[in-house]
Amino acid sequence: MQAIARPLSRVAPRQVRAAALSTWSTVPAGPPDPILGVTEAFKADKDPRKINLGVGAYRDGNGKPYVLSSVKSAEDLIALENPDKEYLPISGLPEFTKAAAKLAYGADSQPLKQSAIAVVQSISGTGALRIGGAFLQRFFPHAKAIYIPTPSWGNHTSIFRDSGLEVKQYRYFDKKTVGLDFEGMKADLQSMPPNSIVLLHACAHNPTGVDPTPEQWVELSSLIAEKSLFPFFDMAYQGFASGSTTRDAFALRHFVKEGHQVALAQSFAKNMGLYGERVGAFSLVAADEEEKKRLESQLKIVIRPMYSNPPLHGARIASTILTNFELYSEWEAEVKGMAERIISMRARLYDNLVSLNTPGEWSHIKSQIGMFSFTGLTTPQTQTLAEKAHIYMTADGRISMAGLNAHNIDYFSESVSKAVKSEL
Ligand code: PGU
Repeated sequence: MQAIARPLSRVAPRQVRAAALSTWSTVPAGPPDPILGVTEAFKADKDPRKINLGVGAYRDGNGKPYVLSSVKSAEDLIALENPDKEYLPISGLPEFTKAAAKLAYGADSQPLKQSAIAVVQSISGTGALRIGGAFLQRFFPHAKAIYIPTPSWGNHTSIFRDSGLEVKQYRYFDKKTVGLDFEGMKADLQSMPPNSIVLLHACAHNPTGVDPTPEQWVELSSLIAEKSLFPFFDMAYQGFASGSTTRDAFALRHFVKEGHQVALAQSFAKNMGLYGERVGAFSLVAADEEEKKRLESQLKIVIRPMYSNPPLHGARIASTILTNFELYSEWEAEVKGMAERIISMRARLYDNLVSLNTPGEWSHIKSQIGMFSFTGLTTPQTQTLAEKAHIYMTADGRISMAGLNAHNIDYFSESVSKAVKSEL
């Protein structure tokens, strides 16, 4: 044998660092995520009665994750075509981005007809918001502040702060009426410096489930124009609020009709149940086709160093559904079915809480819209519910209505009622 490995002793000894001297010894442990951390706590709980109402992910009537049958059919069609796994363009699958813009803005949208909407595929809604934040930070010529509602989805602040924007807040939810603080919201919009960016939840506001009425949206559109503010819509729940993708797009479409050059973040996580596939889109309304091309070229420059190009499979599923007449109809019915199951759970929860003589007024459970109910439960009550009843929700008392079903709603109602009466 000629080639003998060098004995280990000849290798220069590596310096072993003591733990205290680690390069990372000063990195503090971060807190668990307020929403996704709830799932971790739920998974660690071994009690068979446990319920996870933390994350906004749809569950069927048996509490199981739900793969839409339109999605399964689309996957079958894709498999038949046996497509390749090449990289997508930086801006994503063209059939998908085109169909996503049509779904949001509507087939008869003027800027869409004029080829004046710049649109890129994104890593779901979060990625769309992040691309938007980075683009606005770089190119929005005036303010560097974005205003988000109080409260808002917990990740908004981090996304926009990490995009280099200053994050401020406007009044939105009125704890006293458990409804929209419309006067407070308008007063805050009035006093924003011109050219501030205003983040608006297009429908099914997270976490409150409280949306402006169509009339209020009309007023907001005029005020935002008057004050020269820039509207950025986050549409993560199109179809989930009312069961109709058209009705849920009212605010966005009205603003565009009124001439606002909106930014839009879209997610297909909820309305197609494509959570882990990470399918979304970011778009900007441009003045014309030439401007659209300039915007798209810069969006590509934002995306390229972030993640190069987006994932393929989910975009193929969404575009197959959106461009196939039969699958589209099937999907629309499924979205409606999901929204209706949630609405039926609202009615049942309300009836249960009332018949259990639960102190307080609970009608907001029925009037709130979309995936969540902002119950009004206090943080200590949510902690007691987790510790004593194995029921998990976010600390602000938000529950994902989709986690409730015929099998667990009575146990949930009784536990909530006891928690409110301090009997748990
Ligand atoms: N915008 C809003 C208003 C949302 O509620 C969510 C998801 C997103 C954007 C982003 O969703 P994507 O999955 O990136 O498309 N919010 C859910 C999901 C869990 C989470 O926090 O990411 C929630 O439970 O609030």
